[in-house]
Amino acid sequence: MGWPSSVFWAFWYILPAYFANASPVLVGGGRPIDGGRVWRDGRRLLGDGKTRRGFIGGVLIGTLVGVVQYFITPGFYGSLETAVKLAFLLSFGALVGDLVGSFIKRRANLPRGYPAVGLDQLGFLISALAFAYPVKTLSSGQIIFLLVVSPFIHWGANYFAYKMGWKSVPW
Ligand code: CTP
Ligand code: MG
Ligand code: K
Repeated sequence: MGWPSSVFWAFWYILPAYFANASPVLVGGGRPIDGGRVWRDGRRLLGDGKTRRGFIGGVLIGTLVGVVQYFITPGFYGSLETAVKLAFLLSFGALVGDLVGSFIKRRANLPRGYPAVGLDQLGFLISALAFAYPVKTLSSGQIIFLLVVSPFIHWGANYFAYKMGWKSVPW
């Protein structure tokens, strides 16, 4: 595989995780997952930024992206079942990683929405890759490539969402 093709398939592979991570900004809201509960340090378990609607909506949208991807490049997945499994695990993994990130931020006494460089941009990605690993993997070069470029895509997407008025801070 030449590098342009490796880069393309790396993005194509991870696309459900990107969608799952980004969509809660639009579809989230309502009751927080932690139900307002606090940890033993007296601070919120996860915070108001992690809602059930955002989590479930993100998993559904990310999985749906995988279905569309299957019909565009069926050969990459082999079967619709593989594509759906992969997209579900990437999306679920991304959103679990996002929750773990918020749990860590709250323990570090960072308020909801406060930026945590590294954790905010890579936590969801590493978790998505780990969850999807049993179904389909990338080469180590492709994984390193995603780890390097994803923070920039994350910042770009958040800045766009801020400019669109979808979120109150540009990170
Ligand atoms: N969101 C949601 N449910 C989720 C994840 C995100 O409803 N499971 C929505 C919330 O409105 C959140 C926004 O998407 O404010 C942006 O997500 P994120 O940046 O991950 O949350 P933060 O508000 O920054 O909270 P935290 O500090 O806990 O990361
Ligand atoms: Mg944030
Ligand atoms: K986050």
